[in-house]
Amino acid sequence: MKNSCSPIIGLSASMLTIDTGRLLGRERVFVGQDYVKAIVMAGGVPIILPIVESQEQALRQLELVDGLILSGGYDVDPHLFGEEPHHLLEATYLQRDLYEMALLQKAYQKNLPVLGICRGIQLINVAFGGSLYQDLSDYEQPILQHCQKNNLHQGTHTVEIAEETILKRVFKQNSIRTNSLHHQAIKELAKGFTVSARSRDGMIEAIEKNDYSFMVGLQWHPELMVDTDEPTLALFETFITACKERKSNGE
Ligand SMILES: [Mn+2]
Repeated sequence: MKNSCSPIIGLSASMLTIDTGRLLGRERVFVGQDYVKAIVMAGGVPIILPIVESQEQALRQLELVDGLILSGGYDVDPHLFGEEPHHLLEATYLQRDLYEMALLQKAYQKNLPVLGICRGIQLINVAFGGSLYQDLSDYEQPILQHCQKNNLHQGTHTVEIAEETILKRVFKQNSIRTNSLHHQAIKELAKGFTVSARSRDGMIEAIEKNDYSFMVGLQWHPELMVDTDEPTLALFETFITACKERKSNGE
């Protein structure tokens, strides 16, 4: 494959404020290197998209890419789904929420493939009108361990995969073991989406947009498993293939 054919994948960045030492208080554009590595391994070319305030600039950024990954990070601002902050809500960053919502809305209009990871699945759900458990302690039944203590490159809890979904086509199994590092999850699912995986306590762990090329949200962190788990690499490859197809269709 020629490099010029490789799709460009925009990776939404977070903001990191240095909390110690000489650079105390400095803000840094930040994204985990594992996302970069996963895109490269799957045949894409990653570029990092820093948070910008102007919606117009966000849309210009999006014109450069063939696909979008919404990465992990801060809790989503609960006001965006009509709730006051729960006492166990962690740090939020409204500017990032609004920025990513602008990116997502434009990506949707352009039929761009989108992969939302951890916070990314939550952002997609809220952007399309769904809501979140601000903390899993609000879940109606006893829950499994979703903030695993093990090394994050290792799967811990099981997720059951639904039939006739992208996940099922990629993993070809009824269940897989995933890592888990979240204290929030989807409560009300946004309209127009299908749940494609749940953990055994019933928590929504993956969603897909109906009637769309590729919009998948995952509550786990596949970018941390891509090295050791072939089907996880295949998932990234499926995303990259969708980006390539859209590009070659000249949409
Ligand atoms: Mn989980």
